[in-house]
Amino acid sequence: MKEFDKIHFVTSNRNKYEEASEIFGRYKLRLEWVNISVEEVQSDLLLDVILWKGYDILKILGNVPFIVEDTGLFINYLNGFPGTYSSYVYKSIGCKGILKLLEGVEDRTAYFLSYGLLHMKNNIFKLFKVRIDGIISFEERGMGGFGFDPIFIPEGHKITYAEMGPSVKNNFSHRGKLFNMIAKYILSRRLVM
Ligand code: ITT
Repeated sequence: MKEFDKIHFVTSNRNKYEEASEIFGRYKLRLEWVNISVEEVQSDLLLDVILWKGYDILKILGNVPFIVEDTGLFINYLNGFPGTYSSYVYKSIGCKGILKLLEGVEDRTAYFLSYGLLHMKNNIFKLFKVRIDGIISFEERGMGGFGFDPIFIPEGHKITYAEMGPSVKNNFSHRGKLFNMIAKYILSRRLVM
């Protein structure tokens, strides 16, 4: 039974689309980029943000299969900051600002948390969650990636996401794992043929 012709990925961030699309390509699945930016609800909880995002997109796109994703960088020493405010914080103080806040700080542990919400049809959603632990480096390293990639070293590695290059980052990153999970779910449910 054929359920989806294509799946829309709704994001205003081209880098996110390219990473997700590369993962889906490994499963011969096609993602269609829908470049819409929705105003995000102000909450400390990423779960609130993703659920509202899904609801808002449903009102815009209607009854079509789509995915939305929301990610935040949570730094333990800063009590989870920037968390759900990652986008604003990146645009305002960037990686340099984060490094400044952590000057002289020993506890550099942090994690990326990502939620993905898949709308199948008729208001039926499936929620996916991935957390990747790591540390904040002492300086920006690497030319690849985007956002906080130059300062995040995932656990078990010595290099930042930005030093890995896109395909290797996708093997270990929050988004890589998230879209792997979503692709496997779609195939296991035979939602795409
Ligand atoms: P959409 O909400 O339109 O999808 P966005 O860029 O606002 O795009 P998020 O809210 O999910 O996406 O992410 C918030 C910020 O966190 C983002 O702007 C980046 O600065 C940072 N970020 C997200 N994913 C990242 C990643 O894989 N590597 C580094 N930084 C990331």
